[in-house]
Amino acid sequence: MLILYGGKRSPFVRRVAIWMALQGTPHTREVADIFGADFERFSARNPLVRVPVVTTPHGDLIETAAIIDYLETSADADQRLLPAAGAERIACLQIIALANAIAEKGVAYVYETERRPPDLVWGDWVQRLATQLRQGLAALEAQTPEAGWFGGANPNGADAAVVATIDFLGTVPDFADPTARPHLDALARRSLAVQAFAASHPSAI
Ligand SMILES: N[C@@H](CCC(=O)N[C@@H](CS)C(=O)NCC(=O)O)C(=O)O
Repeated sequence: MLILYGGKRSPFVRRVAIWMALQGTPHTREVADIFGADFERFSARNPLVRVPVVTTPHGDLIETAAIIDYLETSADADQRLLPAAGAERIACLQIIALANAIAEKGVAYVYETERRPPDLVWGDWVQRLATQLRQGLAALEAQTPEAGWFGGANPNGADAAVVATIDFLGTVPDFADPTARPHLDALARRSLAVQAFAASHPSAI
């Protein structure tokens, strides 16, 4: 059985968790304290000491995109969450890319505002991150369906990536207010009715 390593707040770990659940891929979940006690031990799984890591029969896999590629290419065709080819695949991967880029900037914002000692915070950089986040969220909001899913009648990989990113930002006080992104907020709320999303919500595990 696959093992997914990573904590409940990470948008990258959550995307993998949602992906596995939507596909019906059996796995167990292990939390790793990569900022504390597990730092040295975890470097055997990922020399960069980052999550997610997924332990598979092919070894420990690192980096969300490579893990998702493994999940997609291991799954039966009817379990895959990415369109097979063409314009639909390009569009889906671009939504995932935008959601991923927002998640990266959101994580950087958290490191700057929550982990860095206050007297070492560089205000201009924090402002740059905030601007990038607002612009990225506005672009994603403009492409988000008012009803249903990015995947149409059923959620696909874009829904997994977007919901993971939006729910993560819900844990970041400066970006937790959903009123500026009504379609994204509605998508995230709709997702809670689906067990594959609800089971890994940051407040649920
Ligand atoms: N590009 C990586 C990013 C993973 C990442 O930044 N994970 C964070 C948790 S949200 C982490 O492990 N941070 C620890 C560190 O960077 O030292 C991926 O997509 O897997």
